[in-house]
Amino acid sequence: MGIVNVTPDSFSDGGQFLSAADGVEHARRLIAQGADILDIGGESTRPGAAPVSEFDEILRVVPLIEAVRRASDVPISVDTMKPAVARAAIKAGATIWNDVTALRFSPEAPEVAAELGCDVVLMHMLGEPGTMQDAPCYEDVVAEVEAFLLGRALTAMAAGVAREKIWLDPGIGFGKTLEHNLVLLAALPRFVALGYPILLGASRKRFIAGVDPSAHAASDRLGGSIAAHLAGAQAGVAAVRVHDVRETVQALDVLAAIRDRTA
Ligand code: PT1
Repeated sequence: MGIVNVTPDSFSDGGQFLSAADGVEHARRLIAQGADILDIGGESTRPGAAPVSEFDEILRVVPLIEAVRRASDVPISVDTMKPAVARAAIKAGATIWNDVTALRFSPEAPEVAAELGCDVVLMHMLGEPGTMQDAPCYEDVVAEVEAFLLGRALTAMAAGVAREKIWLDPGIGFGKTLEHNLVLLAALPRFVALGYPILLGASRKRFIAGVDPSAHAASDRLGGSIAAHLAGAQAGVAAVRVHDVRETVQALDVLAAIRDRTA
């Protein structure tokens, strides 16, 4: 899954011109590099990011989804917590709702997901993007993330979302210390064993700098990102959400080639 951000800080001009054309060019590049899914988002949820209005978010993502839809038949997911944005995105051609709040943003979210009939990614986050990294605390991070995700899957199904439409995601970097992130990555086989497709997103995240303190800049974290996503692939995750599609696909292909020859 290749990441396409349409946020004002994601273009070199500083976001004065958030044209769908910039996004389409990026999307085409990721498809050419081997992305099987594009994840299009108009609101950053990384630690400390500012919220975006529903209106602005729709204005950012819908024209891009429509343009990518015209250019390619690659499956599109929309990275949003807002039901109205998901609704507009699905209408524009997306088929997956990637929700970092796991349908908790508003009371109607589970019903909207059921009504849309799309796939839904339910992600674990402790707290909210503005404050989630302040002092995250768990008794047993794996058990708590697992219980949360299973609970959200039950809520989604109770609202009418089909079991086959549900993906789960442990939410690397969302209200977790370095230790929490590493323990969750080590426990991926347990998440895979839950029987839902697992999405893993570790791309360029801060925990990598916890292991390699010289990796201050997100762009210095490619090696760590690939290591985390390969660990996910070994554990059997269904998809990895990445910026660096070409390098990740190459790493996954080499891993698969080795696996094919494993006695
Ligand atoms: C994710 C994810 C996402 N991550 C899903 N959607 C982001 N399903 C956005 C950091 O620590 O993992 N899964 N949508 C990006 N969020 C972050 C969080 C980016 C933490 C960076 C960090 O650096």
